[in-house]
Amino acid sequence: FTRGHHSVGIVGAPSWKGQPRAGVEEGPDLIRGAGLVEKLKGQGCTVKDYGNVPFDEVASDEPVHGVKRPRAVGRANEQLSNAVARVKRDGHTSVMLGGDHSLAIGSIHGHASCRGELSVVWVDAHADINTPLTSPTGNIHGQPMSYLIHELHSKIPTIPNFSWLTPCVRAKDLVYIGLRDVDPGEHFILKNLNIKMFSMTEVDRLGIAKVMEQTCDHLFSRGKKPIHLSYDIDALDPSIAPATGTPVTGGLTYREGIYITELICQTGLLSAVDMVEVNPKRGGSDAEISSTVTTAVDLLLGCFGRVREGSHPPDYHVPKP
Ligand code: Z70
Ligand code: MN
Ligand code: MN
Repeated sequence: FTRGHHSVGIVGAPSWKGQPRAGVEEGPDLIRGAGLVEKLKGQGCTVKDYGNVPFDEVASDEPVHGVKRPRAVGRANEQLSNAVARVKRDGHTSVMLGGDHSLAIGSIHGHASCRGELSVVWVDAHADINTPLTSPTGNIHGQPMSYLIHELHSKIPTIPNFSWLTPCVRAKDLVYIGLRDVDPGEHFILKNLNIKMFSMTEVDRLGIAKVMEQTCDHLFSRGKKPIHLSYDIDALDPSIAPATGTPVTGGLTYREGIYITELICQTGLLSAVDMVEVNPKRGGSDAEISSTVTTAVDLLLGCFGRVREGSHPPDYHVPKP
């Protein structure tokens, strides 16, 4: 009501193959099951649920250049790119529910294919910018940004089922928030390409309000582009979001996490969101799973106009006795 009307298109991406732990493919239905659609409608949004992308099976998928399950992940992201492009063509803000974070490849590519140059805000404990050749694990969820950045194109070897993909994000249009587990190759790339990052040290030093102010200053300094918010639930502290593949201690508080979404919403430029890495099989109890899923839903509500001060419809009046 108070923050204007949002038209939201939801795409489920139930795939785990960018990392080794089963369960993250249950994320989309779990987040829906926590009432995402109803709650978005309840705050005045129009919502269309496009369902889950029916990912193709890939028969044999041996590692290439150390990259694990490249054919399945490549094909899944091609399908997801097409699904997100359809949501954008239909005029909605896209919400991609993962699945693991390798799915940001298709989500961002599909978004860019319709809207052109984007700003990307990557909220994560990890930078996910290893190239296949710097990756210590071979897991593609630690690599998506390297495939998407123009400036890294010459460093990416040929990987099967990724030939459809062309880079679509400039290094200067990317901002990281929440980093606290960055590999050496990733740190070299971040420094070398002068990528804007607010690690947890900067969140501590500046506070989240200044971090968001400086994030907006950085992204808007060369004109306003549609924003793609890629939110890894492991950005939050494991005390609030424990049900995820690689929890890292010392993360964002619930309030810092929500504040990020409120500020991104206020820019009026939010055009697509990813909510990834919710894994119920990594929760130690029902309470841990539900805390993680509820937080994911609350972050998405913050993206679409929920404000903590409360709100009321424009025609509201106090009943007379
Ligand atoms: C490591 C890698 C990662 C999420 C782990 C970890 C990456 N940098 N991302 N969990 N969500 O494998 O490249
Ligand atoms: Mn991630
Ligand atoms: Mn992460």
